[in-house]
Amino acid sequence: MPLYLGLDSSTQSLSAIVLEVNGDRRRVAFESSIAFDETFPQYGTRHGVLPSEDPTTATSPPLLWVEALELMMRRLQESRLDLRQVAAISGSAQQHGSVYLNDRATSALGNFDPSRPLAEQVKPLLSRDVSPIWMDSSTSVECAEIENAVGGDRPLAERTGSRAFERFTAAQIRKFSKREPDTYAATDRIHLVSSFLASLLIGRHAPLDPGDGSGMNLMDLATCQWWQRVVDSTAPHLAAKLPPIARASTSIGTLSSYWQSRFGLPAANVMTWSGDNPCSLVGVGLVREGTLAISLGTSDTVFGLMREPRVDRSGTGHVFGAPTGDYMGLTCFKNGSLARERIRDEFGLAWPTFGEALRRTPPGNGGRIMLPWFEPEITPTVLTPGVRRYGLDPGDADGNVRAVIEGQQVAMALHSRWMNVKVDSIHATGGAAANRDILQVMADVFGAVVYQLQVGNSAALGAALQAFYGATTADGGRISWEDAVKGFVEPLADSKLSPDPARRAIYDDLIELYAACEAHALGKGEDPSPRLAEFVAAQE
Ligand code: XUL
Repeated sequence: MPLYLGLDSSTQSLSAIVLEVNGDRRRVAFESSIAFDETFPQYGTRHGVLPSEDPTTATSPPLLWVEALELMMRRLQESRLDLRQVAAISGSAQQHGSVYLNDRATSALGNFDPSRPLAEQVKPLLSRDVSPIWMDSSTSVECAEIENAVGGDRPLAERTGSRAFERFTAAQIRKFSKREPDTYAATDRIHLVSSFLASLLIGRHAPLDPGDGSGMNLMDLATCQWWQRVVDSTAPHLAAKLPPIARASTSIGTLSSYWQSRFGLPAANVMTWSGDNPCSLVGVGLVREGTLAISLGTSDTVFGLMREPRVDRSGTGHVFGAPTGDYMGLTCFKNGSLARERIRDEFGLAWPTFGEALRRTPPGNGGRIMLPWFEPEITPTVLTPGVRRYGLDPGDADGNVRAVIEGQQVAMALHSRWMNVKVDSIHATGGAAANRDILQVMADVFGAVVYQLQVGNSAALGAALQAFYGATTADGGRISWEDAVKGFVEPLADSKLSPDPARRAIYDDLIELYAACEAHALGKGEDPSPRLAEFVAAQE
């Protein structure tokens, strides 16, 4: 029976999912995950990121991703799967991160020696030994320069789907070209993490897809091609260094001889890779408009499918390409799982006791509010980290537990309003979506029914589904996306969490109060103390 492999190279780990599909008989045949810090301590990463003095700088070693890819193929080889049945492979990767290769890469990619580990063969092909990743927020100057060059934030957003964002690849490339002009000049090709790993699989430079391309501030959303004006304004000779863009879920080559000889894999079709959020969109079954998904991972993201691109006029969110050929709206929060873990660890809790604290505290938290900006935040833009508390004692364990969860959920509701989606139901994914206490807060804050999904890793699943869809449609075969995802993305039957109307009413008020606290913390609004007192009085 044909097998479809989906890989997901995220910030902290590499995961793989293999789907077995035979008509309506569908099952997950293999799942595995490799945590970067624990498995490869020699790279010195923490949560997949290299230590840095400057909280706005975030880089990772690309060779770590290469080693993980190789180890995952080894695990597949050692599994009981009949690898000859692998029909197609696709992948997902953290978005925005970039990998810089020199001019030796073009000929070397297809000629790796199968008797030697891959990372040592990729090392001499890197023109830069680190990759700036999505957690970086050090490029405000470059963002302003790029926006100025194209007539402002609005034209940039209308054309590329987003105003300039610090972590987006254009600003990162510009900073690198200014700071290290010689190394930049010695860079022949700049890949996203997704197209870099895909290149290693097919043995030549891989194109990237519109879903990941739209996270660069360089792609014209309407044509899915590079927007020449912004490319030329970003860095010298950049056009020649960018890979081409290919349609999502289409074949970009076959697995190179390196993988065939070293791991006994077949010459399987490799489909375009994409970013983790576009992959998650199909991995949670959002192939139609009307439902939202929330991913509680290293980053927390809120996203939904859009038939037409509706750009966010407030400048908070993004429009990306979707694997279905449609679009997706997305708002990203950097203080996701790491913020939850900070509070858990600060008070010596484990997840069960964290959940108990959440259950002991009332919705609205008696007006104890936290803006959970442990790290510089993406939404809203906060470059100087620092948790802001209103009516909340930093030593109050229960209060801080509820405040971090409510703060995150309320911020997501507030900053996804621009998508203008009437949310009836939410598909929850990511590690923290296993925690039903957190999901109940989500249901109450959004006033929507929340479902958990069968497969926890929606990005890897989405990649595997793209492999399946791509392989099925490759030679003119027909399958709708609804049929492609069937059997893998249905919510768990007994996972439904419904909102409680009384709690919902409290959160309606809390969202407005939180917005006032946020404006105050950003120096854009009055002291919210009187409103806070009113809110507390109303709860009593
Ligand atoms: C999305 C974003 C993050 C990363 C995490 O814009 O920056 O969700 O994709 O992997």
